[in-house]
Amino acid sequence: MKITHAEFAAGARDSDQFLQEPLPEVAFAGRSNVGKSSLINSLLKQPGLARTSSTPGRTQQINFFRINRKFLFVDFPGYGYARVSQAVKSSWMALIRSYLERREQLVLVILIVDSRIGPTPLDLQLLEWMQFNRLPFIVVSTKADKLTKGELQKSIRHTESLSQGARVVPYSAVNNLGHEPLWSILIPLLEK
Ligand SMILES: Nc1nc2c(ncn2[C@@H]2O[C@H](COP(=O)(O)OP(=O)(O)OP(=O)(O)O)[C@@H](O)[C@H]2O)c(=O)[nH]1
Ligand SMILES: [Mg+2]
Repeated sequence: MKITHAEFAAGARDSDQFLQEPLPEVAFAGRSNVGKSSLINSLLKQPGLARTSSTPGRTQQINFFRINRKFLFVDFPGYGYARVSQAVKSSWMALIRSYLERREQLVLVILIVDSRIGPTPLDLQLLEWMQFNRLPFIVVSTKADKLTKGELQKSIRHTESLSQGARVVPYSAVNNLGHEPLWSILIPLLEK
């Protein structure tokens, strides 16, 4: 897809700050530091759009990005970061859940896992919860550039076996592996 326009549209720390625009949305969820914001930038080829960091806990609110004035990418704060207080952790989870529970314009949740690790217990909880609530989701296994071909194949099979039947797409924001396959999943959903 040709990206002609990409902009930060809103940040929400509370559900009443969620953007209210009748555009289809794709949400990016996953563990802290797994590469959610990097995946957004890589898909859009806009390196500085979503802020990224080598220290976990960079994204601390739900950020909405408006693309081509036609759809939105939604960047979640990461979960599972040990050095965030329990109170903050549960407020982020509550925020994410309140978004996922009633978001009619949501066309897909992309759950991002680290190919070197695979789904963690918190990822599995979210996967099960999404399956139970019949949300549309896929898994992106990122940082694939850190593995050999053989290791990556093994890791994808492992992730598939744990992903509630969801499609698993290997990805790297460093060498753009997975860019085309992922867009070919997104385009029909966004152009509906
Ligand atoms: N090698 C490699 N590094 C990556 C890749 N994607 C992200 N990273 C690195 O992983 C770190 C975290 O990336 P972010 O995109 O900030 O991660 P995040 O999931 O948005 O993190 P939070 O907002 O803190 O939850 C950064 O140092 C990125 O450069 C990838 O595909 N390959
Ligand atoms: Mg982030």
